[in-house]
Amino acid sequence: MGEPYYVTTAISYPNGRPHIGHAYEAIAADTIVRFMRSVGRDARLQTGTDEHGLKMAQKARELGVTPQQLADEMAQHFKDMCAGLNIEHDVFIRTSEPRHHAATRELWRRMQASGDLYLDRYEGWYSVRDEAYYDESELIAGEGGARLSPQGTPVEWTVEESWFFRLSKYGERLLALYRDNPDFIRPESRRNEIMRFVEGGLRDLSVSRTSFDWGVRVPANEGDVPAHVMYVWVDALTNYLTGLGWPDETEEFKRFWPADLHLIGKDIVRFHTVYWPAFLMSAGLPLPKSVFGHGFLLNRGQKESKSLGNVTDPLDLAARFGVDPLRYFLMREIAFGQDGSYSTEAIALRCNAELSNSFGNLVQRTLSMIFKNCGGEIASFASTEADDTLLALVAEATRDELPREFAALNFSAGIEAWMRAVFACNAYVDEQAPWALRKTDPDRMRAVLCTLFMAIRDLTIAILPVVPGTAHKILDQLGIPVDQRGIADLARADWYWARVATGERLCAPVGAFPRIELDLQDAVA
Ligand code: ME8
Repeated sequence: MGEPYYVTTAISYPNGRPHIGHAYEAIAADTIVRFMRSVGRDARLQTGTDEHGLKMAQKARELGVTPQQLADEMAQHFKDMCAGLNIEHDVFIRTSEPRHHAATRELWRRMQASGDLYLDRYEGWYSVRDEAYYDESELIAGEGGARLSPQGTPVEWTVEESWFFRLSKYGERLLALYRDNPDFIRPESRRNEIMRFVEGGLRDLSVSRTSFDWGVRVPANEGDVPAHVMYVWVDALTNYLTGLGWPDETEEFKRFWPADLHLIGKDIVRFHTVYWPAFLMSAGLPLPKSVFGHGFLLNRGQKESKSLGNVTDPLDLAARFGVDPLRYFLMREIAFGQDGSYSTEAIALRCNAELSNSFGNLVQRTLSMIFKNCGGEIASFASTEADDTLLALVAEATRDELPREFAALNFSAGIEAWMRAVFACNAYVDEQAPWALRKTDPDRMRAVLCTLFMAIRDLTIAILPVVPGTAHKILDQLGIPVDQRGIADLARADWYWARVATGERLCAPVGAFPRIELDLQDAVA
């Protein structure tokens, strides 16, 4: 078994259906985990829903259902989204599960045992939409002088008896963590933001509420009346441990903790890089290795919102364009870490140019020539010399550049390197004109097709983490065994000889990436 690699997404608030931001994060995480498996790592992906807190309680009240009913209904939509987008997660965690309550209470007990929790009174600003406390100095002015959080959400003045966590105690240790591990917070812009925030001095954090009860109950101590429920972020962050079976010393926990990567959006970096490591330090647990705050996705440059009526269901997009084209577009178009915009035209343009016209076409014309001109028999390649120059170029892109960029989470740069190799292969086809060689020099034709066959196999395996469904279909057509479809397998030649030995023939190829046609409806969508 390869070296372990544990990646998590944020767990989503199921107070509504999943939106494109949720889909983007899940797709990026799935691409990472499939890539890691492809290079031989024992990779594990966890996602789920964050079901407690005031936001959920208020939404349920508004709809006249219980928070649990709301969570049950919406969590299913998140699971359906994952299935529909071909997300290969190992665990889907729901924070209302009893095992999660137990784990969170254990974390609490450990923080209490460290002397980091005390009772006091909270007076300050709270944003229900962000489920976050803000200092007066962080607020911004909205319309009519209304106070807003830095995210632009409404805040309310809150006065409550509350448990506090001694966050102020951890400032120096956190700064040392950031300094000693430059990759702990990525991208760099987020790291700078957080360092400035911590350098400004940390105040103790209110970590319980008494005004509602939809949450994990604080372990009861004598004299604790009324009962407190934990601040939703204490419980939410603990999900990363619960999914490994913690607090039991399970095999999963021993193998996969600390996490290699918490993949989250830029708005929740503070919770993951300040609060979470401080809670873990307090509880005496190892810290995650890195946190990456990706950018926000905009619909034609605008934030999606119900009031603008531009909310898109990611599954509708997948149905319209295909799951793999949607995944490809999101990973290719936007430099990971930055905000990005999408539109039907942009998706069609990108996917038609790169997936249909370049890669799909390369696969289609090569396989049809093998089918028509060689009777589909790849055994006939066995005696011919391949063209090393083109194969070296493809190898460089697929075994070196793309893996290096993906490992650094630079998906678009990795795909760009891959695309250059696809272009080179298409130029090679045009230059060699294998269709014309059929009569003049059949041996040369076979050598050219053999070269292209190998190049396509390498290109398909390299891009598999991004477009897994289609890549597997192409590899089926090439006859590459399922257990040899990783980037780590690219240097192996047994696939080829196994294929030759069976004497099987390739069937007539089926187009991999059909062109996307836009209609009038799309232009106004
Ligand atoms: O924040 N583009 O849940 P959430 C890209 N429950 N990403 C986006 C986005 C957009 N337009 N909008 C949201 C929460 N996201 C908490 C997390 S983790 C212990 C608890 C991202 O449903 C967002 O940044 O509001 C977050 O990473 C994820 O979607 C879930 O957001």
